[in-house]
Amino acid sequence: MIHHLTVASSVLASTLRGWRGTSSTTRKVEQASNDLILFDQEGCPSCRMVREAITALNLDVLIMPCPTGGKNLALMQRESGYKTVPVLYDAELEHKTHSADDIIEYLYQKYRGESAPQKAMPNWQSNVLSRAASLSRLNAGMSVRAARKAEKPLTLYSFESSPYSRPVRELLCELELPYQLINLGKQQWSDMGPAKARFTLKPYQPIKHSKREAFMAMYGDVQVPFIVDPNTGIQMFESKDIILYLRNTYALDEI
Ligand SMILES: N[C@@H](CCC(=O)N[C@@H](CS)C(=O)NCC(=O)O)C(=O)O
Repeated sequence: MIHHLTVASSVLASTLRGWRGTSSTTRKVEQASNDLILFDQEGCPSCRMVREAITALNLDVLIMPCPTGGKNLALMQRESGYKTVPVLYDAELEHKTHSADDIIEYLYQKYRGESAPQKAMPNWQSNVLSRAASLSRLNAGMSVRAARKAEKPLTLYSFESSPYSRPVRELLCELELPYQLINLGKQQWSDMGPAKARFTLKPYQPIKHSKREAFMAMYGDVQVPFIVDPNTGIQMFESKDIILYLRNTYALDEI
């Protein structure tokens, strides 16, 4: 029951954002592996707009969660000189960028060779609606919780607007667990809808040579969230199970 309410409020959050962060480009993206590190807070309105652009551009990033009161935020502030998230570090070019506007423009210039479209750029309306989206989730994914450290980053397959993936990302942020975020945004009509009830009658086939196709070849279907934890060897579908797993494995404030 509680999980249903969580997902319902996550649907509301995505609706307030007009379902931005659902589709990924089908254009070929040349991305060096492990080039992008995003210092991020899941519930932060500006970070959300950066993650929406990351889904649209079909990029993957290492997320360094920076919840308020946590060690990562203090480290980021010390190392970068910036006080607030989002901060993007491009390890390939050893370049750091701060603030949603500059990061989004940087990503479009680097991976598209063009300026970011107006609709991807923050403005007062998108700031208000992104703030409302955070409120609809009662500001989850903003404050640190006591947690065990993970030796290696986890991997999460997701896309920004996915109502089932958001609560997982919020928990990863609160527990300050770094993770490689692999975006599996929608690229065609038959990607739409939940995995078990797609908007197509034909057998599901992802776009050829896409990350979705690679995922399907490995795991038999495409459904997010999907988590891989190299620290324990688990691989898991189902948001409810993933949340339970993360709490049991890493949270120190669970009864
Ligand atoms: N019961 C699953 C539902 C997951 C689900 O349906 N996720 C959607 C995205 S929110 C999905 O994977 N849709 C199919 C797709 O994107 O190809 C859970 O709680 O994790």
